[in-house]
Amino acid sequence: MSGQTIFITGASAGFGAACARIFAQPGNRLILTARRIDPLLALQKELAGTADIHIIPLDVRDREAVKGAVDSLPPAFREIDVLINNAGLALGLEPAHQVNLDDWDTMVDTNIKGLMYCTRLILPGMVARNRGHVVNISSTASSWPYPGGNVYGGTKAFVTQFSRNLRCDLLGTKVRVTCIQPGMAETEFSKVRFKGDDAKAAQVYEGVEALTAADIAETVLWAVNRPPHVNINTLEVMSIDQAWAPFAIHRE
Ligand code: NDP
Ligand code: 8X3
Repeated sequence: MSGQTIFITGASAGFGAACARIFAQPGNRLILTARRIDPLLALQKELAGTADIHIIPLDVRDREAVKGAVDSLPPAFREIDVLINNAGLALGLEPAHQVNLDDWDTMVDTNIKGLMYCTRLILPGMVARNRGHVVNISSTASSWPYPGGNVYGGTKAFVTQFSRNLRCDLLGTKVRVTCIQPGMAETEFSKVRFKGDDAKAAQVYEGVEALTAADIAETVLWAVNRPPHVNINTLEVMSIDQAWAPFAIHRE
């Protein structure tokens, strides 16, 4: 694929940065967004000469900032073909009755509301041009509960169902919607979840060949590269080292 304009949220690390690298092909135009500008600048430098790159420091929780970013895109970047709604995070792993309520707010504001803002503001152009693809990064946590997953899993269940509902609204257009549900992948995700505790984050991946960010970027690229009449609805992707567990039973 080339000649496409791709808008990526959360491009400063993990899946988003890997998507930037894999979509950085001659003729493509990449809009890379995240809160941290330094990693975006480094990525822009790394990818210079491969694709046209526009970076925007953006907090997806800020509705006006998302609107401003979309409204002020340079002319060459305005016709977005692919929106990769990737920005997101988990905070904490405490049980619901002990959790920090601010962490729940942050996850809802980022994973749900940020994704809503980007979608609502970018979708009208896609519908008007009758072409486009929204790729939403959900999680296995959207379908499979685990202790401490509480609101994080809830936000990802929103992403999965919102993706399906978008398909219903877009039926009759050529705009596609794909929901990717990755399992455990080694990125900055656990470092963020455990608030900078590197040792705790490393334990998550100990002795496991986890998914990599590149694995997920390849999956996104594959879904986007299907022929225009093929819509990949939902894809759940896990490491070979991950599977389900039996029901937990509490016994007296
Ligand atoms: P990383 O922590 O490596 O990357 C997360 C990205 O999201 C960063 O670029 C971060 O950028 C960005 N981000 C976070 N908050 C905001 C915000 N308010 N505004 C804009 N950007 C934001 O994690 P992953 O790459 O692993 O996570 C990417 C997505 O994949 C998330 O939605 C996550 O929930 C999901 N996921 C991750 C899995 C995993 O095991 N790693 C598995 C399943 C799903 P910055 O801090 O610069 O703003
Ligand atoms: C990230 C995967 O299992 O930590 O969405 O929720 S998990």
